[in-house]
Amino acid sequence: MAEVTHMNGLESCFQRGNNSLKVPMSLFRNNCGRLIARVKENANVSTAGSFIVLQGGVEIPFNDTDICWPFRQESFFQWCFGVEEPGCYGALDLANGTSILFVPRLPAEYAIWEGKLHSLEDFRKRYGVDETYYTDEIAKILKLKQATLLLTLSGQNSDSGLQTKEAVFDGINQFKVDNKILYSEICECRVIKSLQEIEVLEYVIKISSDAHKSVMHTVKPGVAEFQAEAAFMHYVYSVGGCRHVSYTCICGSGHNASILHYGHAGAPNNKVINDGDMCLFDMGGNYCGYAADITCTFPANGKFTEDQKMIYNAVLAARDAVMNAAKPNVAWTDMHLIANKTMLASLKSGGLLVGDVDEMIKVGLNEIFQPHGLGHFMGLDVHDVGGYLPGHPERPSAPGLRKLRTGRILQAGMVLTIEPGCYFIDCLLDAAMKNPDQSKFIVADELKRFRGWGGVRIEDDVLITETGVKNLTDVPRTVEEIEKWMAARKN
Ligand SMILES: [Mn+2]
Repeated sequence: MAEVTHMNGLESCFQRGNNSLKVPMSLFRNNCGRLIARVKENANVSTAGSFIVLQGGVEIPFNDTDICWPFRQESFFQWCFGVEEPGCYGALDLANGTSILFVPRLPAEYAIWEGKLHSLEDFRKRYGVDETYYTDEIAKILKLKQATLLLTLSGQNSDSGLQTKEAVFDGINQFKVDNKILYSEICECRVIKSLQEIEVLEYVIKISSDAHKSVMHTVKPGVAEFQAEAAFMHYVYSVGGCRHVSYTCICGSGHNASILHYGHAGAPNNKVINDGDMCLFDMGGNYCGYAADITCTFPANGKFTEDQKMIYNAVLAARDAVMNAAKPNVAWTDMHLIANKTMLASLKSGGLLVGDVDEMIKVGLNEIFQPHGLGHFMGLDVHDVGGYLPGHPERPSAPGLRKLRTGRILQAGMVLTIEPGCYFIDCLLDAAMKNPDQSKFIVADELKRFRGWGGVRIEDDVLITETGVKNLTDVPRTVEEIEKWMAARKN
């Protein structure tokens, strides 16, 4: 459907190479349309003279140098405008839906270092907006349009605790500004994905799935974890056009698989993978801003031991239970508990635990083995916004549930991860063994064998449909599928 207009080498859709997905700019226009309709419906403001004003991301210098961090657009701005450049602003006229993009007025020298200066008309065509001006004209243009009320974005991200950067520009004090209305309305819009957004998510999740499968074929004992990271990043970029990954790659092997966010600067995927290790690889590409977030866990040598099979199948059973139960009007908190109960029951069958599973949950044993939530919203941000908005369930306080990034009731059009896990984390196990309420459920002699063993996470990206769940992830998942895929390695 995407009509591609070439304007001085600029296109009206986002694409990388000839084989990656074309993302038409109408995706962003439609997002703006949804936002305007929602604000008009819910906010008690006169539409005449009211404008939504967003500030795009800015370039961040690397310390005191003249090098910048690789630029990634701010997500709310990306959602509305799909603009690749830093330093822009955007405005939406509530009265008539007009979209206005403000771009920086660049010095002539830009042409020497960064290339041809594009005209306002180039930008207008490229991003499919109605009007374009320079950022030093924002106040003037809004005055000409008789703007009286500006709705700006101010809110706290429920995952990071950080604040959005509210739009400011020279002359903003000439207008009445409301920063209360917009945040929850735009977050709510981002929670429900449009068909066009789903198409992009399907694409980036498919490329990331293929990249995981490719990585599984490069791994064997003797390969370093960072080589798996490198193989993934190469695949998603060279095949899929994903310049960025959505978060730092987590490539834990052996004991490192129990470190939930392994791969950070202090533990940079630098261990050599050993025979007998399980690999837990959590990686996702990013395309046109949209994220994937997939975890595959598999034995480095391609063949599960009995212990590896037992733990893996406990997590897989939890994942399958959620896949079968998740659908509209179901509470995400209930899905978390289904996953925990299924996994604890499997560990009990495997001889690691004894006693009643409901009693184990009451004393918080679920959080010992899975100290994170079942999953989270996904979209432009890997932990997408909207988890805890006014009018929806607040963060629960019970063990396990309190880790959830959302407690919401599921609705069609949501995209979430389903990522149950089972880990052997020394500090948590030490605490549990000292707590008689918890230790009575643990078979200490059996547990010893799993100290330092690592962990398993199985993470799929799913769309909630009218009737259930559509799994957008496509990787080997059962023990048999994984062993078969690993056996097809060429090396
Ligand atoms: Mn995740």
